[in-house]
Amino acid sequence: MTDFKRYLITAALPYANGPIHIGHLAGCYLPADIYVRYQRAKKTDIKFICGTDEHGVAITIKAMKEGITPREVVDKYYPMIRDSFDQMGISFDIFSRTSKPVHHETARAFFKKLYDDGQFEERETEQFYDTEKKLFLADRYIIGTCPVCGNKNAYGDQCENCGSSLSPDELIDPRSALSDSKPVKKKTTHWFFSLQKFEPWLKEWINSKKDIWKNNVYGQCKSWLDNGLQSRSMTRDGEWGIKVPLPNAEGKVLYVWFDAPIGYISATKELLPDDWETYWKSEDTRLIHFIGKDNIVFHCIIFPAMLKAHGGFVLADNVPANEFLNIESDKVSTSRNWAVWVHEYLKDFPGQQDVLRYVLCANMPENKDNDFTWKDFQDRNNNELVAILGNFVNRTMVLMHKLTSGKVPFFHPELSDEKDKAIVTSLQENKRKIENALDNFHFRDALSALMDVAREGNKYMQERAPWLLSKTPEMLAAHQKEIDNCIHVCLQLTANLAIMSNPFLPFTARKICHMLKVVDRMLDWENAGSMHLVKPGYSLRPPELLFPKVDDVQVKAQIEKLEAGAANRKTQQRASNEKTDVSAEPVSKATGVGGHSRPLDSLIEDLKPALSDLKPEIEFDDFSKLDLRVGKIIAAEKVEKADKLLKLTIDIGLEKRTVVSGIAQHYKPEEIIGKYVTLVANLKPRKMRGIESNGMILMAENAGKLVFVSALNEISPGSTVR
Ligand code: B3M
Ligand code: ZN
Repeated sequence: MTDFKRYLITAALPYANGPIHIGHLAGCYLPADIYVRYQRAKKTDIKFICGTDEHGVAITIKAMKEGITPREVVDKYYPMIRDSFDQMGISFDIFSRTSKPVHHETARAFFKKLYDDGQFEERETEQFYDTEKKLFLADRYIIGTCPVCGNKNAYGDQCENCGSSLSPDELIDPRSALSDSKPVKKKTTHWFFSLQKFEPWLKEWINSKKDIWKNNVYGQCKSWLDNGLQSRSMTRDGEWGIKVPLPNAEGKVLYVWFDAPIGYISATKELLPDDWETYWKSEDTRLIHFIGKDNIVFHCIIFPAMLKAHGGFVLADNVPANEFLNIESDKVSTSRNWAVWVHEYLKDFPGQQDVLRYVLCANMPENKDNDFTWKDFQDRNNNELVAILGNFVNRTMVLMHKLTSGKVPFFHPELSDEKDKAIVTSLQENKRKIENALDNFHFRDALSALMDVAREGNKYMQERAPWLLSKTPEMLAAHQKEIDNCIHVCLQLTANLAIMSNPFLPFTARKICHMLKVVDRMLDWENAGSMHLVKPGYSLRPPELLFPKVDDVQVKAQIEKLEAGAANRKTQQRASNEKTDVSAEPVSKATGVGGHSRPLDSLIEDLKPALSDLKPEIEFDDFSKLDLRVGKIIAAEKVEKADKLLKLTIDIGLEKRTVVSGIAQHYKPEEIIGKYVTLVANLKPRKMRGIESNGMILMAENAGKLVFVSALNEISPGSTVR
C-alpha cells in the first residue's frame, strides 16, 4: 500500500442551474467535509476542491426556461450555491467555477493534447435537431411512443414505464421536449474518444479496487465494463461552453462531462498556482472523489481513462459514492419542488446548522437510499442532540459553576476508583471507533461512536450524582473532593467531545471551546482521548445553550411548506401545460451530486410560488366600507373543543374587543400577547362556539404558515389603516 504524503479531495461540481438541497449535502458534500475536517485535525496535508459546473445542456435549458442568457443563469446561482455551502460549514479550500478563464485554458489544453496524441476519431453522424429552438437534441430531450410498451412519453434514452433502454431512433413519433415540434435529422461532426481502447487497462485497474471500494461503486463499474465500452463523443454543437480548440470546429463546444472533471484540476491550479502539480502528479497523493451514485461512471471509467490517455496524473484512490436521500418517503424532485432547500433551512433554523449536519449524517445514504423526515429531524434533535450531547455539556458546566465555584477543580488521585478508569477506557475505545469508521468512510458509525462518548459521560455523572452529595453546605464540604473529581472528569470529557464532534458538528465544537476558554488548537486530533485538556484552577465561561428544542409547530410548518411548494408546482405546471401544451417535458431521472435529477428536472423547474388568481376588480367605495384599525393583542386563550380557534382580546384604543380567530394551529396563546394586528373593526358580529366575535384580524399566508399583517412600527392601538 502506498504511503500517502498528501490528500486531494474533490466533491462533485454542482450544476449552477438551481440552489442546493439537503439531498446534495447528504449525498456528497457533508461526507466530504467530515472527512476533510477529520484529516485536517490530524494535520494531514489536504486540499478540498469544488466549484460550480457551469456548462452543458442543463444550463442552456434553464436559461431558455427563465428567458435569460446562460451567463445570467450561472451568475445567479453561483453565489447562492457558494453561500449555502459556506453557511453550512462545508469548508472547501476553493469553490471555483468552470466558466473561469483558467478552466477554459486547462480544458482546451487537455483536449488538444489528446487530439494531438490521436485519441479522438472525427466522425460525421446524423442527429435529431429542433428547428424551432435551433438546437441538436440530447437523447433525453426527445420524447415519443415506446416501441415496447406503447407509453406515449418515453425518452430517447429510456422508457420510464417499462424500463427499456432506447435510442431516439426507436421512438415512434418522436418530438422535441423543448418545443414539442417534430425534430428533423441533421448531419453533424464530432470528436469521439475511443474508450474501448482503455478497456483492458480499466478492467485491471477497477479489479484492483474490488475489495477497497464500496460494493455499489465497484458493482456499477464492473457492469459497465462487462457490457463493453464504446467510443463517446466529447464535443457538442452549441454556443455555451468551452470552444473546441481546433480550426475546423466552429459552433462546437466540449461535452460538459469532458470539461467538468477537468474542473477539479483547474480549481487546484487556481488555488495553488505554483504547487498544483505536486497534488495532481505525484504518486504519493491520495485522490478521493466524493460524488452521488449517478456520477459513478464519469468518475470511475471516463475521467480515469481521460487522465490515463493524457498521462502524468494520479488516479482516484477511492470514490466513496453515496446513494440518494428521499424526503418524507418520496424521491426528491426539483421539478415537483419536493425538496428541502439549504438556503431556506438556513433562514428557518438560524444558527442550527449542526442539527441538519447531524441528522443528515445519521441518515446518510451510505449503502442504500435513505429517508429524511421532519419528524425524525425533531426526534434526533430533541432526543439525541438536546437530551444526550447538549444535556451532558450543560449539566457539566452548571455543576462546575455551582459546586466548584466556576473553576476547573483539581483531581484527587487518592479517591480515584474503577469508574474513573472505565470512563477513560471507553473514551479511548470510542475514539478508535471514530477513527476506524472515518478512515473507511462509515460516517454513520463514526457519529454513533461520538454520541456514545456523551452517553457514557451522562452515565458516569448519573452514577456519581454530585447533586446528592451537596444538599447542604455541610455535605458539600464533606464531599468536596469527590465532587471535584466528578466535575474534573466531566470537563475533560466535554473537551474531548469538542475534539471528536468537530468533524461532524464544527459550530458546536467551537461553542464548547469558547465555554472552556480553550483555543481552537485544542481541537487537534492528537488531543483526543486525553484527560488533561482543561487546566485545574482555571475559571470558565457560563454555559451556552448548544441545541434548542425543535417544537411541533416548527415541524408542522416545514411539512406544510414542503407540501405547499409541491402543490404550487402542480398548479403552475398545469397552467403552463395548458398554455404551451408541453405536456411531456422530461421529469426526474437519477440525480446529480447526491440529490435527484438536477439537469432534467430543471427543465420545468421554477421555484417562484404561483400567484393565486386575483379576485375581480372593485370600486374604491367598496374598499372604503372597511373600517381597518390597528389593534394590540392583550389576552389570548384556547377555545375549548375547537383546535383551530383562539379567543383574543384586542385593544383598539377606545375599547377592547373579543375576536375569535382561526390561528390556533399556528400560534400558541402565550406567544402572541403584545402582538400588533390589523383588525376589520366593522365586521358584523358572529357567534363561534358560543363566543361572539367582534371583528376579524388580517393574516397573510406564507407557505402554509399564517403571519400577522401589522404595521412595521408599533403605533397606537386604534389608529386607522387606509
Ligand atoms: N455537474 C453532475 C450533477 O450535478 C455534474 C457533476 C460534475 S462533477 C465533475 O449531477
Ligand atoms: Zn416502454
